[in-house]
Amino acid sequence: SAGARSAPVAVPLVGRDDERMGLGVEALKRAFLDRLVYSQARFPEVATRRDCFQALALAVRDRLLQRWVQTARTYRDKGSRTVCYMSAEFLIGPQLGNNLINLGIFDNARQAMAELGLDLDMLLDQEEEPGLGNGGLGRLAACYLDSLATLEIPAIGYGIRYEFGIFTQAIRDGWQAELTDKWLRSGSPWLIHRPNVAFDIKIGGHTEHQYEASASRRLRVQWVPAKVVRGTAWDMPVLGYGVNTPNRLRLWSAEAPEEFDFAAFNAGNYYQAVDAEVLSETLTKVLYPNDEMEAGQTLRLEQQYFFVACSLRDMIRLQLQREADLSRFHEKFVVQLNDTHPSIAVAELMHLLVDDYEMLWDEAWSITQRTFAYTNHTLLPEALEKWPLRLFQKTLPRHYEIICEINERFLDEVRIRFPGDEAVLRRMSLIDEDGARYIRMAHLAVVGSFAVNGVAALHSELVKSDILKDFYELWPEKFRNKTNGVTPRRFVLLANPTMSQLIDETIGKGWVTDMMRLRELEPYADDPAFREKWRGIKRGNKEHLVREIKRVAHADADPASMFDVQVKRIHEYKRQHLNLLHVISLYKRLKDNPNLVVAPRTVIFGGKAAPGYRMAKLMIRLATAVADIVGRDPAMHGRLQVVFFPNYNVKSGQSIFPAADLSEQISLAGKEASGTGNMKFQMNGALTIGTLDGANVEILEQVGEENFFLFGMNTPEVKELRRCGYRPRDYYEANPHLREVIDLIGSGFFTRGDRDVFRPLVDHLLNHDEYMLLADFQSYIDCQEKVSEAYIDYERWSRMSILNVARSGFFSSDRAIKEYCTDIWRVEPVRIELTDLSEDDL
Ligand code: T68
Repeated sequence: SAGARSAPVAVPLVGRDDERMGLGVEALKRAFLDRLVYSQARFPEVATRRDCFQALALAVRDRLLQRWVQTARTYRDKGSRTVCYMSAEFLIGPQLGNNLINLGIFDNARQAMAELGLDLDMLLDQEEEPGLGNGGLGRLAACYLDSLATLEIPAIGYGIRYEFGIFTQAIRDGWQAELTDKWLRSGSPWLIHRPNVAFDIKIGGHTEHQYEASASRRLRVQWVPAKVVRGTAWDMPVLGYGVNTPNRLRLWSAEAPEEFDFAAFNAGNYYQAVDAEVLSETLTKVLYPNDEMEAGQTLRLEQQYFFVACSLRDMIRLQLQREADLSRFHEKFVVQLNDTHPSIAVAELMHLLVDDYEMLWDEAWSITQRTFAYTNHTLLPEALEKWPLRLFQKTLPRHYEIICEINERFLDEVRIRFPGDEAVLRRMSLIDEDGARYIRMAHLAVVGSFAVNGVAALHSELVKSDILKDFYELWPEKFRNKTNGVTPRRFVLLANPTMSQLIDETIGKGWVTDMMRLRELEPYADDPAFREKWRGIKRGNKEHLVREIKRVAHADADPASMFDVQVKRIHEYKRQHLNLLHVISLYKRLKDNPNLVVAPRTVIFGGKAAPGYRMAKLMIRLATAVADIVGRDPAMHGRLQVVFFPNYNVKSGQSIFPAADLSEQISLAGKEASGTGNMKFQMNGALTIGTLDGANVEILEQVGEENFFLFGMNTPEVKELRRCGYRPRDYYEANPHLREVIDLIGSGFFTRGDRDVFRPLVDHLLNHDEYMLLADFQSYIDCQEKVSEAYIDYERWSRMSILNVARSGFFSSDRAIKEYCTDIWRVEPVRIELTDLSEDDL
């Protein structure tokens, strides 16, 4: 079974002498025992599981650092052009298993631990996951770091070391409860503190303008801050697969600057001095748990500015080590802005170049515009960042002035291009002047960047035709598409070792860095013996998940049933409640007709709701209520079951994707920018039921219509229906079955007669239904019928499953990163040679 998570593919470092490189079984045992004694101060007999995890992690870290030092030296000596991936989130997941895979020593480590009487799976299970992100956007950044290192591209990830990551989700009485995520409680073995890499960052206050006394009479601007916060660097090595390149993930943490409140201290006000320290540290205390929704809070703006300011100072420091001035900054660095969260960097680089390094505006602007590129991740209007002008001005007075200057110069350009068009000026301005005034961060990002991209083909088209239409008309050459990808190292090799091994045996090794080679599996879809092995592997993975479900959800799932899975953040646009309408419909039909021939199903939900998002929390409540009623009905036994899997995160995803039969990708067309879970499911042999949204469009294109369950309206149909005036109640009245399903929710059937609980949800569907569930309902039900038929024909299903994997290569993050490298970043790989260390060195 997959429970014995053994034998991911070994990395063929040609002619490698494992023991001499410190990577053999004996070397690993020795390193582990050394770390247990010298770092954990334990002898084996009294070591806890946690001690053993730490010791193994540190032994592995030593092997990364050896390569890291070499890498840093090579980059410095060559002065390599470097990609800086700036992101407020890096959802990196547990590191130990992935590092063992990328070092090519997973099997050696398993054996070494076994020889010491320890189970590697148990040790891997000890690792606390750093939840430094919300969902797809943060996870994408992590996949891209893996591919950048694997492709040997000089790169730095810049982000924030949140003390509390995304909350831990518990289910209490069917409702979501949030528990704090103290992931640093016992320290992280992967983070290396660099207290000497530190910058003092100003916040608040005012500016003072003076003309210089010299002949040039240049205007000088002084920013007098209200407070100063010190940022220090924490580095995490990110090793590529089968190469010697660990890149750097550099996360900034806020502290009080040493000298800052000595005045208060000396005046005898010890508490005020300590207060400043406490206040400074709150800056990086907690990740905002809202995905796709802007909270508009000062602290969030401070977080964004803080990490961007530290990162740019760090880059400038590196550049001034190499060259005398900053005139070639943009040749040595390219900065990718992961959504608008770091887009204040555009104004900050101008501030640094003009105010601190006394560059003339035009030169500084030319460097800035050649440094940044911006990725957009959303079309939802409520997710587009805009800062109330007063709040912004209070927090960043100098940046406010700089943005006004950028805006004036930009609007002059617009006036020349669109003479006399006042409406276009109002639409494009960096400042929204309609009603309450706002700064539009997406506009700042576009104006300050040389490239702008969406994250799937459809999404990139909608960026051009809808949200950034005017900008596309002004600068068509800036706009690109970069369809997202996911790393097959974590999501196939590590998560699904049994399938990986079968693929190895079938087409040979090497596919994990050359995923288009999976096409070679296609002929085996017609081989009954291969299909049987394929089913056996899926069955093993399902049994593994069944044990997890028992452990965390206390439910018994049937591995013979179809695992129908929807895991992702809970959001109305993702339509988990449409999935529930189908579950209730199936329940009703099974009750009415016990002889109905359908595939037995286990419908699995997982995902977190933003703590302040009431409707999303109600959707979770509906899932748990339906799970409860269906679970207690003996007539459903072996036919239908619903599970809410609590605290879905990277780690549990690694158990869930390999066990899924059906992947639910059912957002309203035009709302999901790309999706990346859809790709992880496909790579693990699940079939997709989905709309023509985000990257689903491209998955369909790759696998072919006959291997994809398509339903629902497309984007033009959605637009047309909205234009004509969508009335959900018409669908309710015209479709008796839909009426039955909705009425059952409203009747209190799932809540012991309480009719109030789901009233807001039912009312919303009948009267607004912004995401058009009712319009897509029948098409979805009919499509699920086809899914059921296909599943019952298990030879056909296996064939489709194999073809889905065989055609998943395009969605490797390696493909995506190669496109970024040639089309946007213009960077080349730099090979790192590992000079052998003698055994004494380790
Ligand atoms: C996701 N966005 C998209 N945002 O929804 C998804 N937002 O379609 C896409 O595949 C993925 O990005 C990667 O491109 C997010 O995950 C957030 O998490 C977020 C966080 C803070 C503020 C706004």
